[in-house]
Amino acid sequence: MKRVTFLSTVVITVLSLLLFFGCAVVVEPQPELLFQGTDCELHEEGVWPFTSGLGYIAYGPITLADTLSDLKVDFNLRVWDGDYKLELLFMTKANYDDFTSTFGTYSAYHYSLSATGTMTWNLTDILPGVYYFVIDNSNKGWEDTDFDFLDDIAIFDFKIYKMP
Ligand SMILES: [Ca+2]
Ligand SMILES: [Ca+2]
Repeated sequence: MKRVTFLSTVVITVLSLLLFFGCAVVVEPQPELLFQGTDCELHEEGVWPFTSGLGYIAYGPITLADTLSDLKVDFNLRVWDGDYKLELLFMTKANYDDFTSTFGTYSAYHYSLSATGTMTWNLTDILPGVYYFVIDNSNKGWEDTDFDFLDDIAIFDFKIYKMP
């Protein structure tokens, strides 16, 4: 009789432990890192001697397949001397194609930065599709440069996450 009680106790203890650890080890879904950049340097558009390029950097394509997606952009603008605004843009491929063309019109989620520091940009309920993330130091977008013949350089780090 004692032996049966002992075995029952062992079985119950083992089952309890399995249940406890089985429930305790719940893996929380983590944000998915889509793109990141460190020590990125972006020159102002078209400042003499015209070595500065287009004035924007694009990251993509970013394909979102869910019905609705949430993204998070952690951005650290470390150096910024411009007295105008650097822009973050997020747009569909069709809008990006128009953005990069000479006379295209486009729409985009956009965020303007006027000072150094860290910020978080949350993009919520994004429809499925193919997208591009753009950092803009040009006369495109919603903010113009300052046309003062000085190259206002942006130096920054960033990470783009797809949220669970
Ligand atoms: Ca701009
Ligand atoms: Ca300038």
